[in-house]
Amino acid sequence: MQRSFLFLLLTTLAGATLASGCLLSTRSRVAPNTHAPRPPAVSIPTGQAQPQLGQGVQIVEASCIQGAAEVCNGIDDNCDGQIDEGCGYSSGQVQITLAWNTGADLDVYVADPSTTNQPIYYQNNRSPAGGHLDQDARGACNPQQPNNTIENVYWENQAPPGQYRVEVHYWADGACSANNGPTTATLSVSIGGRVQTYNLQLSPDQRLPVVTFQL
Ligand SMILES: [Ca+2]
Ligand SMILES: [Ca+2]
Ligand SMILES: [Ca+2]
Repeated sequence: MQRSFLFLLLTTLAGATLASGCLLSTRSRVAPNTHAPRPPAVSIPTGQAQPQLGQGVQIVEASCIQGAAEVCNGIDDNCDGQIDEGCGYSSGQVQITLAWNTGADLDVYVADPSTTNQPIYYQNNRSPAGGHLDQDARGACNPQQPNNTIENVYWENQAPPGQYRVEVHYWADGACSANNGPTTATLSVSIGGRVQTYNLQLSPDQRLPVVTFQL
């Protein structure tokens, strides 16, 4: 009797386990969760991709007036597609101009599709594709320089297609720059005569990705 009872008990437990296993197995084959978030619809741009802006970078709306006097300020004041023409640095098919409002020493860094190890910046002022930093500035570290708070990069000929990445660094290794505190700047980008200007703010030692765009 005891053996029969034990057999019956084991059989019952096995059945329960099997049943439980079946239930678990059934639960493991749950239907797809229809409430799970779906991946967003992908829109494929048909034209030029939208520029990607760095954190805190803002677009400046309506930064020019036709017929206005062109001032050396990093902005296309007169809407002719050239930034600061007549100021001693050059415009081109692509022009990128940085201007700031304190004695800090800001540095623009531009990677174009032809740059490999080094972007265009003050120690590497040309890219293989013809990008040229023709205005380097040091703020209060070089007060005698004309337009000492403006840096400019341009491509005289056809700029290559591909990705362009612009960053700005606040060099703060010397009191002449670092003592100027947080600094507001504008960065203007002219592509084929169409200009977009951005506002940004940097603290000493900060390096800020400003804008990435495609040609
Ligand atoms: Ca202009
Ligand atoms: Ca200007
Ligand atoms: Ca500089």
